[in-house]
Amino acid sequence: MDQSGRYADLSLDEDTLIAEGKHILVAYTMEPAAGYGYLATAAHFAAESSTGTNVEVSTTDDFTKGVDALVYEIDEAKGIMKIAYPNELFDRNVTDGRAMIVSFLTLTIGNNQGMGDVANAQMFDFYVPPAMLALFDGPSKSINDLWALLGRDYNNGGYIAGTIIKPKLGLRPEPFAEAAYQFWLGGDFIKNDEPQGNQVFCPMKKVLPLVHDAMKRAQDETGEAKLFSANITADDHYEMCARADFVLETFGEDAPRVAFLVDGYVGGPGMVTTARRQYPSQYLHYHRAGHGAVTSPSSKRGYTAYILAKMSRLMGASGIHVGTMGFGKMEGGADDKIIAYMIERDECQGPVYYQKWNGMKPTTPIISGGMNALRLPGFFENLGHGNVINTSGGGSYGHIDSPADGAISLKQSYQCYLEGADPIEFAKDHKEFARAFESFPGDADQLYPGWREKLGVHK
Ligand code: CAP
Ligand code: MG
Repeated sequence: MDQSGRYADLSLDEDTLIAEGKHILVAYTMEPAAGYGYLATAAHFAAESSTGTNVEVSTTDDFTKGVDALVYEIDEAKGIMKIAYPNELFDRNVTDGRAMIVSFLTLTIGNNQGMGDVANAQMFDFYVPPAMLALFDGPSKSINDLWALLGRDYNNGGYIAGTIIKPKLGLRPEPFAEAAYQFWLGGDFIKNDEPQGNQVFCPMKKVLPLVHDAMKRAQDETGEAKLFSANITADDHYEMCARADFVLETFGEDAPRVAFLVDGYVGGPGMVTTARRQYPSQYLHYHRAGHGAVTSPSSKRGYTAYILAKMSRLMGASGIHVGTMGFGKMEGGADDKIIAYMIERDECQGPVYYQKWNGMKPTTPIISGGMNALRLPGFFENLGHGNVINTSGGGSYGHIDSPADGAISLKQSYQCYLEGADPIEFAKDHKEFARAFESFPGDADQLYPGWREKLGVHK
């Protein structure tokens, strides 16, 4: 049944829709299944994403039609459609009348992901009007708060050198805490790896007191504040809160320097919002493990990594992993920097829409995945700044001298970028950075050909 007569209005003007502010606008790539027309499929997509189904129903009245989602633009040659969703469609909390991402997803990436007439569809941009933007929580803490905790300039505190306790799993409490101490002797920030929680061989209630002790000793030894991102991910709301409460109680006077890590993709908006609303004093660290199932460049369904990051800012993530933009081990390319710009700036041009955030706190780009001191200078150059949290697991614990030297090499890579220095020349005066070449010779060969001769390394 062709529903384009009701669920499409190609006369609608995007600039007018934005000026009126009564719709969330969404851009999708979409390919109809064989034998289906583009506009008819797009209209059915809009119907199933708002007030309709695959047939007319007798219960529809005029008010219903007034909140139809409407296809307002299609480009069949490019396989792109744009849909305007009336603000009224989106669910509001009974507790405080605010909006929720789970409703945004249920409508815009819900049943429409499995319809027989749609071969595939993927959201690649969306626009939130001011009236809806004001209804999302947004972040309560930001990188500015971390810079303050580290004793740096509140507005421009620079690169935060971090790591992930490696191996990913398998350490018992004592070696876990020792690994943390060794990194903190040189670095700023340590996170649990995404699956680390309350394993039977490393119970939270045994390991976290030891980690706190390591933090205190490292702070005393270095005279510097240290940060920890503790994983509180769980299926159950009360389990998550029990973990969070234990972390805060354990770290005591150092609790302000503990972020809460949430595996936000696998856990979903409910889990992220639990952490955001129950613990607004803590920096909320969104790890996106699993997101590749829908955001991989090979995917034609769901939504892109850019969308995930933009949604995370609305949910209230203080920081989210945004990939390594082609410089690390995960999928992605240099143009992914738009993901960082969209979540860190107060206004930004996305792939389709120009989004103003109207003062909503920024979400920190967190850079992780195969990174080390050799890969970072190129990364900073591409992004254009280093106001990020970087967590280099292998890049720290794989440094041939020590985790602390690994951490120092990361900081030196940022200094090398700030000075606009040639990394090889810079290495001649910075031992830990120079030893990163010998720690990661494959990367060195690829990134800095001839490094051995230039640095006098002969083995
Ligand atoms: C990195 C990492 C990160 C992923 C996250 C890992 O470790 O801890 O979780 O890279 O990817 O488990 O692989 P390494 P993303 O530093 O040792 O690679 O940031 O793209 O979500
Ligand atoms: Mg990890």
